[in-house]
Amino acid sequence: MNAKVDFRLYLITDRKHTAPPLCDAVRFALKGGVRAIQVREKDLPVRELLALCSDLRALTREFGAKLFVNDQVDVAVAVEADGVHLGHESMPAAAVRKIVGSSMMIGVSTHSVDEARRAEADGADFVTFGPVYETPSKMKYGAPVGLDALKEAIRAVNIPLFGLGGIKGNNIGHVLWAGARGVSMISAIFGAHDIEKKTRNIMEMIKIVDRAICVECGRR
Ligand code: TZP
Repeated sequence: MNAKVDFRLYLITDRKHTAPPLCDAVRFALKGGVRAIQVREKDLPVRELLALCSDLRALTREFGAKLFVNDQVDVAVAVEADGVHLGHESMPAAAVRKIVGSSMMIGVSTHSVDEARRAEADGADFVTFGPVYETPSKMKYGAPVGLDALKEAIRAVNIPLFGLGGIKGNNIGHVLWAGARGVSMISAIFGAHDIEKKTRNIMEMIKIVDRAICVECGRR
């Protein structure tokens, strides 16, 4: 087990999805208990991204939370992020590992069992997998892969896997019962009217599902 991946909820930013300014929205989520944030603001010019990540670095430190920067390894290094998160258009994880060494975590977005296996072989610390369910912007992320593919990917890799895409309160249980280390979300939290309350609610739900899984495993 990778001890560095000590979070269960991996919250991804999308400043176009939040009613309050992004830093305020992230503060609400941190207050609600999330302990890992990925900054995914792909269309921001690099200086603006650097400034945003630097603010979010200070904020996440205040709460003892981890910060990941999507794609931009240089920005991640510059703000002393805990990790970098790579997509299919990013540098491959093996190349990024040569830059960041073992000091930084590497997360990789995957959409198929083969991609998850490749990310692990390339030295990723964890993967996100999805979209598991329909997402609000299906055009951007592709068709849902479904729970069976999620289960297959979980069996195929030995690194933590986070279900992503269309995850909400009503399906967290299915994703965790399938064996995912945790869940990753954008809209369920950032689209909520009360971000802090929603985050607290989701964290509580993860605990409840964990307890149920524990009880069930004890019976077997
Ligand atoms: N990759 C696959 S689905 C997705 C990403 C970045 C977005 C998930 O967003 P939401 O709002 O949690 O469904």
